Amino acid sequence: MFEYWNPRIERMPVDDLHELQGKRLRSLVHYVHNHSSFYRQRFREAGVEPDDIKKLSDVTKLPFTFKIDLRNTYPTGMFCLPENWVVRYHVSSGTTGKPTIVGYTQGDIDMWTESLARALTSVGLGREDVIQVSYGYGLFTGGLGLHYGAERIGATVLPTGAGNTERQIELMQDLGTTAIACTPSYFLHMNEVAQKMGVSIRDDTKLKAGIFGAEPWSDETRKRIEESTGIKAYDIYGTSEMSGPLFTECHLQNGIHIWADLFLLEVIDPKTGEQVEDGERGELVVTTLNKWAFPLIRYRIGDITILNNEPCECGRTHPRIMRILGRTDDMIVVRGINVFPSQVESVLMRIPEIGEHYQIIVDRKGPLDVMAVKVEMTESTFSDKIADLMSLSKTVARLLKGVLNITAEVELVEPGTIPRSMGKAQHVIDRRKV
Ligand code: DLL
Repeated sequence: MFEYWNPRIERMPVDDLHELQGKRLRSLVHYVHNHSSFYRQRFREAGVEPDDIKKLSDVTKLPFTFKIDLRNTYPTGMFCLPENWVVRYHVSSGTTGKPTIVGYTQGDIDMWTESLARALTSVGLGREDVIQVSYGYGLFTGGLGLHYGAERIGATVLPTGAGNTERQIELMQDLGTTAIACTPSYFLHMNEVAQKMGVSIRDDTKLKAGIFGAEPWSDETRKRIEESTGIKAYDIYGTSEMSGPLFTECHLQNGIHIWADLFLLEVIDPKTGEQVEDGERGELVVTTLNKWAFPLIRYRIGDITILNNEPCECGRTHPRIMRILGRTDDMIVVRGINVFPSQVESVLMRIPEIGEHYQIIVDRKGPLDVMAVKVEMTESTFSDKIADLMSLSKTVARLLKGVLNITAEVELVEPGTIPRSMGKAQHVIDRRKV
C-alpha cells in the first residue's frame, strides 16, 4: 500500500529535479519558437530570444500567456504541431465567449496518463481496486483522463460517467467499487440518493476512497464526506489547458503534489506579475515541460493557491500546492470586499445544523450590493421550531460576518430544494451582471 508508481522520478533529489526542469525549459522555448508563429511574435514583443533562457530562473524573462490568447487563436492557432500529429481533442465549455480547444499527441496522452498513474498510486490505489469514473466522458477531460490513469495502474474501471445516479449506486454495490472519481458536489448528491434508496455507503458498499475535484471545495466539506460515509476524500486538480485532471494529494492529504518533471509552476501576485514567496497566496502560472501539440508558456490559469516546496513525509520531492481557494474571476466583489465562494463554504460546513448545499446570490439594491446566502438545513433541523430556526440563521449570519466582514442575508431552506449538480456545481448567482 502507498507505493510509488515511478519511484526514481517521484523521489528524485530536488537539485536533480531542478536541473531536469532547466534542461526541459531550454528545449521547450526553442521548440515553441520554431513551431509557433504565436509564440515567435510574443517573444519578439517581449524582446526575448530562446538563447536568453539559460537557467531555470530565467523563466521570468518569458512573457505570460492568457485564456484570451486561446480564444483569440480559436480553434487551434496556439498548437505547435499540425493536425496529423493530434490524436485527440478536448473542448472546455467556457461560460463566456468561445470554448477552448486542446489537442494531444500520443506522447501527450501518455504523459497525462503517467501523471495520473503516479497520483492514483499515491493515494493507495492499484490493481486490486475497482474505480468508478463518474466524471463526464466526452469533451470534458475528467472522464477519459481518470479512465486512462486508472487502467494504467491495472485497476478495474467502471466507466459510468455522470448521471443516472440510482444505477450508479446499484453498480457500485454489485461490482464492488472501491474508489469513485467525481466532483465533490456530485458525490454529496449520490450519498443523498443512496440514503433514499436505503443504501449506506459506509455499510453496504466497499467504497474506501473518493477522488474529488474539478471545482473548489473546502476542508470542512472533506470532513463531512469522510465522517458521513467512512471513505477517504482526496483532492484532485488539473485544467483542460494543462491536459485535464493531473495531480492529487498523497495519502497524507496535505497538499497536491505537482510533478515537477512535467510542469513548472510559479505563484505570482496577479497585480504585479511578480513571483510571491513560498507560503504566500497568489495566482498559479504554469509552463508545460513535456507536452508537445499544445504546450504552454507561463500560462495564467487564474486559480488562487499557495506553493509549498517543503519535502513531504511521503518521500516525494516534488512541490505541492495547497487547496485551490478559487479563481481570480470567481471572486465576487461585494461593496468593495473580496469574497471567495470557498470561504462561505468553509463557514457553512462548520455548522452542524446546516446541510451541504448552498447558493450565494449577489444583487444590487439601488446603489448598494447585497449578498444573500441560501442554504439547506439538515433533515433534523428542518423539523425544529421556528424560534430555533431564526436563531440559527442569526448564528450563520454572525459567523459569515466574522470571516468575510460583510453582512449577508441568510435564508434557510428545506432539504432538497437547491438544484443538485452532476458536474461542476454552480454556487454563485450574480444578478448584477444581467
Ligand atoms: O476541471 C479538469 C479536472 C477534471 C480536474 C477532473 C479534476 C478532476 P477544466 O474544466 O478546464 O478542467 O476546469 C479547470 O476547474 O482552473 C479550477 O478553477 C477548477 N478546479 C479543478 N480542480 C479543482 C480542485 C477540469 N481540485 C478549473 N479544486 C481550474 C478547486 C478546481 N478548483
